[in-house]
Amino acid sequence: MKRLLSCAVLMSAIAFPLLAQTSYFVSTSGNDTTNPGTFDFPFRTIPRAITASVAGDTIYVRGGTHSYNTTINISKQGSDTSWFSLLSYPGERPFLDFSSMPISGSLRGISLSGSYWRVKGFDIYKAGDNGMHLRGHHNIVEFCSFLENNDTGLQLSNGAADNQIINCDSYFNVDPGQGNADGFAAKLDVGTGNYFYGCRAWQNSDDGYDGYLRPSNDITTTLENCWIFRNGYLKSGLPSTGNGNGFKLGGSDQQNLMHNVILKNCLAFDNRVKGFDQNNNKGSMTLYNCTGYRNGTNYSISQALAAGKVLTVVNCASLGPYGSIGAFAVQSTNSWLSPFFVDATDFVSIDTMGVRGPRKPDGNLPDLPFMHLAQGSDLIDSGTDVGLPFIGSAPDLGCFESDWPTSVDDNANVPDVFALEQNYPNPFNPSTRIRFTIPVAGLSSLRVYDVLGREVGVVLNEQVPSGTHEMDWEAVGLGSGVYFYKLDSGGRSEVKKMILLH
Ligand SMILES: [Ca+2]
Ligand SMILES: [Ca+2]
Ligand SMILES: [Ca+2]
Ligand SMILES: [Ca+2]
Repeated sequence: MKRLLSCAVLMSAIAFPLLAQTSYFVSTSGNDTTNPGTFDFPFRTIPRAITASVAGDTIYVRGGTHSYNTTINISKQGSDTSWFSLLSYPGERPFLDFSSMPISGSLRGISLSGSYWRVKGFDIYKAGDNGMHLRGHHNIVEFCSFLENNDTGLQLSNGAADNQIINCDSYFNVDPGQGNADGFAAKLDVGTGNYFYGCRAWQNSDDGYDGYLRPSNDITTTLENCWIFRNGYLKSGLPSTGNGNGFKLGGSDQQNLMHNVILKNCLAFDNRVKGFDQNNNKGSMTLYNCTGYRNGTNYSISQALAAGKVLTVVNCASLGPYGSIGAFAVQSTNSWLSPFFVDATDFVSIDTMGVRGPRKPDGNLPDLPFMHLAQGSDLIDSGTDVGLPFIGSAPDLGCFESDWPTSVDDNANVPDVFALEQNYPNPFNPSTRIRFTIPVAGLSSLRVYDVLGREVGVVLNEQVPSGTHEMDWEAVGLGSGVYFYKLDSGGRSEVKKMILLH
């Protein structure tokens, strides 16, 4: 059964504003001099298309290997109501090959100093320094890979603020001295309000993620659903001479600088030295539902903070010794605290098979059994409600919430047709449609949250019959960016991500 619950909002979708102005196309068979940049007569290079574009335009880059020996500079400034888009052509994956660039600290692959750019769907390979250096604000970098660059894969610094890094991978990056190349970094003179979601970093010579500051101070960065592993090892598998930490939360030599960092549902494993590393950070650190496994040390956060700053560790899990967390920390329901007991039987699988594997077509991380809780684990439904979505009677411990049926909602005889589908269109502005299916009639809610977990909209909160339903929702008064919509019905819930793009 299907029904439209919200006809008035649907009407407004008909007046959907057509914001896209011009689309330009870039192809390895194009020509910058003689072609106008259309689909049939594309440009040859991305810089040529950037020169042609104005705010509101979209640049589509066709698949294949695009070779560059100089930096692609993106400096044009959009606005919240008029974005630039630099996108892979749908169904294709451009490979940006910078391998002919000399190794040099000034030779980045892409230098993004502009703002209100959405960059999606590129592989960025072997730049002379960072794969991408981001110093603008309010950009969205999505579904990109940064591999084998000669410094950090994606570095945010020089005041970069309010950027969203979504579903990106960064791996096999190594600098000549091996002590600088991280997977992702929001470091040095970075600005505040940057957000990472669904990112993976592995086998970078220094750290997976690095928040070391010099001279920025008292800024905030958020990481959610990120997997960071095997950093401190090279592509060959041999150990590097770099630091080899997973999440390096801050640090500033002797200068006591504060990097406030929020980690939600993050996973660190097999990093050579530390999984979650304070590195002398004096700022507030909040770790909700994180998991550490088989790092040199899983958690190492024990040094005193600056006055007024707080270390909060809740619903976190460790398989093996957890490491050290300062007595000053606010802790509750972590797996190393009473009454929990953790061993391999708490998990469906501790086999890392597939962790580097392909993402889903929409860029989300693959579904794997690795580090998911096994049915019957004492870590299920034993956590503290910290405002994150959960399934069952309470949050689980660790980074993956399980959906095993519990005694509370023993519905083993009910067909499993609980489903929340991807909204369409996505990205959207201002209206989008959300479809879901519930197996049992009951009070159901569909709510929208921003990246900080604040509720920003209620699409539905009422008795709903079983079956499939469609809802239209209009984002009123919200800025561009990533939002989450969460379905709750019959003791189950599911969350999906959507992007509002003005
Ligand atoms: Ca280092
Ligand atoms: Ca580092
Ligand atoms: Ca157990
Ligand atoms: Ca639960």
